Amino acid sequence: MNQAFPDVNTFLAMRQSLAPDRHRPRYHFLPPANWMNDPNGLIHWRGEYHLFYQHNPYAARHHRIHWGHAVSSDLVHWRDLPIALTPSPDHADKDGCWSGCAVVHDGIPTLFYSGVFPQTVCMATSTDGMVIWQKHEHNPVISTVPEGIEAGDPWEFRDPFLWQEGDHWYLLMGTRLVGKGGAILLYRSVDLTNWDYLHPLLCGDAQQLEPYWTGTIWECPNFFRVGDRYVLLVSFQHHETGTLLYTGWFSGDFTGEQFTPQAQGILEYGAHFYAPQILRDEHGRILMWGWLWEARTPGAQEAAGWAGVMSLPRVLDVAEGGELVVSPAPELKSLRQNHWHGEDIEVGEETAVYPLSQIQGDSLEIVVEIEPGQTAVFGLSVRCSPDGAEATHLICDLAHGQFTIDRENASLSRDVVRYVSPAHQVVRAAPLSLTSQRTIRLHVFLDRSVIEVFLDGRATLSSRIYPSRPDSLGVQLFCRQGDRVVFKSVDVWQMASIWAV
Ligand code: DQQ
Repeated sequence: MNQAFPDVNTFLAMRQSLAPDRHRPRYHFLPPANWMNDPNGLIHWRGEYHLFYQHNPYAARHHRIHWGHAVSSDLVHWRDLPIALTPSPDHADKDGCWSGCAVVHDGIPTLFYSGVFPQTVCMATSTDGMVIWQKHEHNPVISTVPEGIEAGDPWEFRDPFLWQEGDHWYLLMGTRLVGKGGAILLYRSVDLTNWDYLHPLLCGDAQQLEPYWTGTIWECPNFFRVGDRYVLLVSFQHHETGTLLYTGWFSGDFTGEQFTPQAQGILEYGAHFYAPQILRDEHGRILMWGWLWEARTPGAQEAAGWAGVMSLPRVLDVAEGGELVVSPAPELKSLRQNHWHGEDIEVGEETAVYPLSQIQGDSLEIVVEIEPGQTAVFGLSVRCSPDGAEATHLICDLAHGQFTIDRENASLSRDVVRYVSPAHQVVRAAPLSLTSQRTIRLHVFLDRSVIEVFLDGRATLSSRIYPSRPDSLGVQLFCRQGDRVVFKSVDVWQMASIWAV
């Protein structure tokens, strides 16, 4: 079938035609149309943030993946650039240009990505300021798994991540060790084209369920230094079912090319966030984006004409004990409009539900500080319809020490996938015990079908909801068990759109 190749001149028209869709986010990045998954090639270069992404420009399903490309100077508003990588017939990437990263070597911007099939490492460079990319004439630069690594048949070997240290470049690959678990492999080079395999940086154990299961393939590694600690991010997949699980972090020491983790945890508890990638910006901050996948049937995604949203940019830091600290990028504050503030709102006893009647909206930022007292279950509901038929509840449950997003009644639509895999059930609830102080702080970003929650800076949860009713716009505070709870402060802003359509 001959299809017109999308170019920058058609991107605006594509965005315009999808803009009336009530589920389409307004201040999260997503492509002009069709499919997106992992963020790729994140880099801050010459004052601009470049965001590449796994993209099928022809349909809202994962197929023959290209690299889409957008650029931003303020981290908030994005401009579409031409598609950066397209699979080429007779090339190592003929079946798709899967995930990878961007670096600048001797002044030359260079993309590393996964050619499929078989899975290999390919390279592309740009000499025009990161718009047009030339594939390396000797692709693939790594054509097979290292000797002695049994990565399956066909092998699972993808998602190159690079960083520079002294005179050396290092490269990480995600893989699978048959019968053992996922693993991240470490390579070294001086020139980016000749790579020596060193050893596994870290291996998982698929038999081990504590503190959480790490699946049977490890994907999308990221490795970075904060102070004197190194942090590894890994996304875990269950190979046998193809289930994408969640992303874990490990922090510790990297000496003599050996990584020794000293702390570990789950990066995101929401069950809709995967394959994040980081960049270190020109101010020295570590910023991260992840892919927020859909929770609608494949048919509903294709009918909508778009699928996949990028998370908001998040700032990563490491606390004294080695734990990862995550917060929303402060630049997002520039989108705030129409502020509403309330304080010392008591909920409970006679009023178990307290509607914030002044507030209606599906594009909101909400910050609440709660003093729980003896109360066991309390929280915030968003996207509530006036008759209560639809609502999404953000629940703090002190008795169980958990925070969850309950989207059971978020939508009356049959197109919504409510099923959550058993593996996800385990991590869907963020531990409230992570918070040491008595006041609980929930920082919520609601953007139509997207919810992102930052819990006291220590845990994040993202979810997808698709309320069917146009009047599901209400916000309520609630207290379900115990006597009463005091919402010390409630701040709500309407959020502006980042698109000019
Ligand atoms: N998505 C990419 C792979 C990666 C996976 C393919 C993670 O490179 O391992 O689109 O979502």
